[in-house]
Amino acid sequence: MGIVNVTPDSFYDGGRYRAQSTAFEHALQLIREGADIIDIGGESTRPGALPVSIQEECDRVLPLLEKLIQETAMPISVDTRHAVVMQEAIRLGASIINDVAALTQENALEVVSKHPVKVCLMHMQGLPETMQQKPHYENILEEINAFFVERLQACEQAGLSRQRIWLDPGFGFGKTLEHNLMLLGNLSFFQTLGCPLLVGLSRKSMFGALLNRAPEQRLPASLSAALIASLQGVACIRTHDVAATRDALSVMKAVQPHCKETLSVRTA
Ligand code: 7PJ
Repeated sequence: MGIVNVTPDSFYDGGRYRAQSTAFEHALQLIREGADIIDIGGESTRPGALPVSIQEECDRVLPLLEKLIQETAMPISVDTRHAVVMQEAIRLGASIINDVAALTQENALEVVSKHPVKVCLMHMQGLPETMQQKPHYENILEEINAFFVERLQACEQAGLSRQRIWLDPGFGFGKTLEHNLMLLGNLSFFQTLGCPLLVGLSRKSMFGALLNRAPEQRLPASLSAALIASLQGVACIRTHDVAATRDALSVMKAVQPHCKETLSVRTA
């Protein structure tokens, strides 16, 4: 899943693809690099980011979405927490809603359940404004698992079947470095829920904290993490760097059939 942020303030590509034409060209580039899905975001959810108005978010996301639907055959995902944006995105042809708030915001569940789209439910502790102030868990794996179970129940009650749901533990969303490492090392823990897993690790600040590197220098770390996730059976990698991630995963996949044990995919 290739990321296209149409925001002035995302931590890595903020401002770069703000003009619609530049964002469109970038999406085409990611498609050429081998993306299976393009994920468009119009609201930065980086720690401390301030919310934008719904209108502003629509103005950023929808024209690009419309153009991509018209001119490519790529499945398009929209990264949003807001029901109005979801509704409009679905109307224009988005096939995936990627919600960092896991359909907890007003009307979000109702909108998504009514249409035959897929949805990614991500775990976040707190809200973007404050989530990195003091993340705390007694048992992070159990707590995130319980959150997934609760959200899956809410979805199923609203008529949104499990077959349409992907789950994401939400790296960096209300998590310390240690929490993120614990998650990365134990992703197969979440495989028992029967939904495909998606992870977003691309150039995240956990690698800054671990290696003291700026976002521009975090590609090798991100690729290592993508491989670690993939080896645990994660179905979808959300990334800024599609070509490099494809290469890394292709090496893994080429080796796997020849491999007696260490590189076999482990699921819980
Ligand atoms: C994620 C996301 C993630 C999902 C962002 C960033 C911050 N959606 N949207 N998972 N992160 N599903 O790209 O670093 O980890 S925005």
